[in-house]
Parts: sequence; structure tokens; C-alpha cells
Amino acid sequence: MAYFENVSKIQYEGPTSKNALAFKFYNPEEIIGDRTMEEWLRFGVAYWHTFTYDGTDPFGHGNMIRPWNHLKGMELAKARVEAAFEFFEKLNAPFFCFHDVDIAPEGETLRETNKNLDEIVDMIEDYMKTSKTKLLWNTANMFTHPRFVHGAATSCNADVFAFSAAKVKKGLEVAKRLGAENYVFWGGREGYESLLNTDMGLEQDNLARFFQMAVDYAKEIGFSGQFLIEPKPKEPTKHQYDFDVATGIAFLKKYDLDPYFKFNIEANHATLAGHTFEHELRVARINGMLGSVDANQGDPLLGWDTDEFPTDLYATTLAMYEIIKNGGLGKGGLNFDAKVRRGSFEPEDLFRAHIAGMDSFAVGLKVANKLIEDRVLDDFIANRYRSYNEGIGKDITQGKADFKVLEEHVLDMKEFKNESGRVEELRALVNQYLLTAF
Ligand code: XLS
Ligand code: CA
Ligand code: CA
Repeated sequence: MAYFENVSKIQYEGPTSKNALAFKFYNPEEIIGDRTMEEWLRFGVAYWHTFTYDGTDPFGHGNMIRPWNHLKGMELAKARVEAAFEFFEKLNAPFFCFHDVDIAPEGETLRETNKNLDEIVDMIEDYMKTSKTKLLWNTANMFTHPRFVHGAATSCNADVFAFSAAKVKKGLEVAKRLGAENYVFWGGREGYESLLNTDMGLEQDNLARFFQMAVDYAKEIGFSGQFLIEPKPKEPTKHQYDFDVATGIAFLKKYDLDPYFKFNIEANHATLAGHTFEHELRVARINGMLGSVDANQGDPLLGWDTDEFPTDLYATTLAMYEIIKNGGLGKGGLNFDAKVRRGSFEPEDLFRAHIAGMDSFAVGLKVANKLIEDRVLDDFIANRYRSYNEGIGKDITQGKADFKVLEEHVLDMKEFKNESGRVEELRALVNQYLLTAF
């Protein structure tokens, strides 16, 4: 049975195409620099937003028209798998991602839940034998069920800690079975509401213990995917421990966990933390910890996690700039952790939205690559910092200067010759590249 019968395989038709269900800029085979667009971009479809989300918001019932709406329980879960692989095939998606609860319903006990999960994972495994679509990452949902009210690995309740551990144990087994490239930890409820009732030290020690157990178990079962922490400053918890990349790095280093983790950076989480998307990518990159990306965008007029499909070309360009400079994402990819707006309720909107996101990142890739090839920013930056290439600057970077030497250097200096940072000129240059790349 076809779930998306009004849609055939999405083709690349070029920038002048008027076909809404075609790629205008994403041409998987096109070579950019040293690899194809498909190899650079490694797009992933998020199961939860695409196949599970029904449009429910805090003020309204679900309203999405989906061909599987009449089904329930395991029948629903199976239909979603069928629909998912039809969708992947038609979109030509190389990857997908899921939470355990996205793919199979929970039972009364973990044993029952795992049984449901096994049945669906069998089915997914079968599909994956003939599909080109691979698993970018899976993760455990440890935030929806009421048992996680006080957190999962940071809960004040040790039984909940144990339950969470068992869920991740199962998740790692599933990851291994399905050949996941990564495994994600997003701590939606790992944080606190008020310090008045919180032992922050114990909670953070426990979170580190939890991560260490995950590292150990992955090793024990031979799961070699990359572990990723996905930072977010808040929502649902008021203060989340993995606030942003810098906070995450400090945490991992404190507990000697940094060799085992990289970051999954979400655009909308970056902006919620008061950063730009490219800032978070840069912090991860210069620390060798840029793992993967949740490609979406927030809304500057709304203060929460709106998870919109990315269409801001300026943002995709600056993001791809970091990714190219990183040499690509390795095992990571660009997962569309993005949902169609409530008003976009037709099944075809799922395609329209993914096409918009994929085309936007294809533009970003092309423009960023040109900026890098032409050394537009590199040369400017190299020149801006040239005072460190000789004299006192060189002594500083080579560790030859101390406070006394530096005092000597400036004690009688009367003038400091600074130059313009010319940021407006550079922004205009990026605009020029954006408008002339195609
Ligand atoms: C929620 C997060 C979540 C993670 C995976 O804000 O983005 O969806 O990506 O648990
Ligand atoms: Ca995310
Ligand atoms: Ca989000």
C-alpha cells in the first residue's frame, strides 16, 4: 500500500523549476569541493516530527491528516514503519533518527515495552536490508512519561535512575543491531526547577556515572557508534545541565568523559541559549567535538523551541561554513529535527518541508564552499591577526613572553594602531556570494 500516493520520487530539477515537489538546489551527485552534496549533507528524517507528531499544541488537538490516523497500538506502529520507508525512498533520504517511543508503543512494564520495540525493530531491520536509508542515531525518550517528572539520570528517585539506565541499555542494543552511526543523549529533564529542593552536586555526579555506564556498556556489546550530547538551555526543564556546548565540554572534562563524546548541535537550542547556531558549531569544532547537527530554526519573535524547517540561507551558509571547515560531519549528519507548522497539515507538506530544508542547506553548502575556496574570510582574518606572526606577538604565541617582558614592551608606548574590523563590508560580501553562487 502507498501512504503518499500523490507523491512520486522527488527529483532534482534545478533552480528554475516550478514544481513544488522537486529539488531546486539539492542535487545529490553534484560535486562540491572534494565530495558530493549527498556526502557533505547526510540528511536525516526525524521519525518523531514526521511520523509520530499529530499537530497537538498546548491549545489544540492533533490536526494532521495522516494516512495512518485510523490505526492504534502496534498496528499504528507498523503502518508508520511502512510509511517511513516509502517516505525515505521518495525523498531519497540517506538517514533517519528516532526515539524508542516514537517507533513502538510503551507497555505496562519495561519488559512489555521492550517486546513491542523488538517487534518493530525486526521490521525496520528487514526494511533496511533493501533500503539505502541508514540510521543516523537513535535515543531514549526519558522525558514524556510521568515517571521522569524529576529527571532521568538526575532524578532524586534511584528507581527512575535504574529505569533510565535499562532504557539506554536497550537503546544501545538496538543501535548496534541497526548499525546506528551515533547514539544521542538529550537531557530534556536533566536539570532543575528550584535550588531549594535540589542537590545539584549529586545530580551532576549521577549524570556522569550514567554516561560512564553507557560508555562501558557500548564497549561491552561492541557498539562503535559515536556518543553525542545534545545541549539545550531550557524547556521542558527551567535550567538544563547541558546548557550549551561550552557547558557540556566543561562537564565532560570534569568527569574525564570528553574522549567518548561529541555534540549534536541543534540550531534552535543554540538560539535559546543566547547564541547563534554558528557559534555553537564553532565552539564544538575548535574543540574537536562537532559530531552532528539537528537542522532546524527557531522564530526570533517567539521565545521557545519552535523546531521549524530551516529556510534561512544566511544561517545555513554560516553553518555549512563551520561544517566544511570541520572537514564534514564524519559519522554525523543534518537531521531535520523540525516539524511542519500546524497550518501545514496535509501529508504532502512533509515532503514540501523537507525539500525546503534540503534545498536551503544545499545553497548554504555551495555558498560556504565558495567563500572558503576564495579565502574571503580566511585572508581577512589572517591579516587581522598578523601582529602575532612576528615580534612581540610571536613571542606571546610561542610562550616566550611573560608579564615583565610585556610591560617592558608597552611601558613607553604612546599610540596603539588598531584597524577597522570592517564587519559591514564582510556581511555585504557574504550577501554578494549568496546572490551570485547560482
Ligand atoms: C528536544 C530535542 C529532542 C532531541 C532528541 O528539544 O531536540 O528532540 O533531539 O531527544
Ligand atoms: Ca534535537
Ligand atoms: Ca528542538
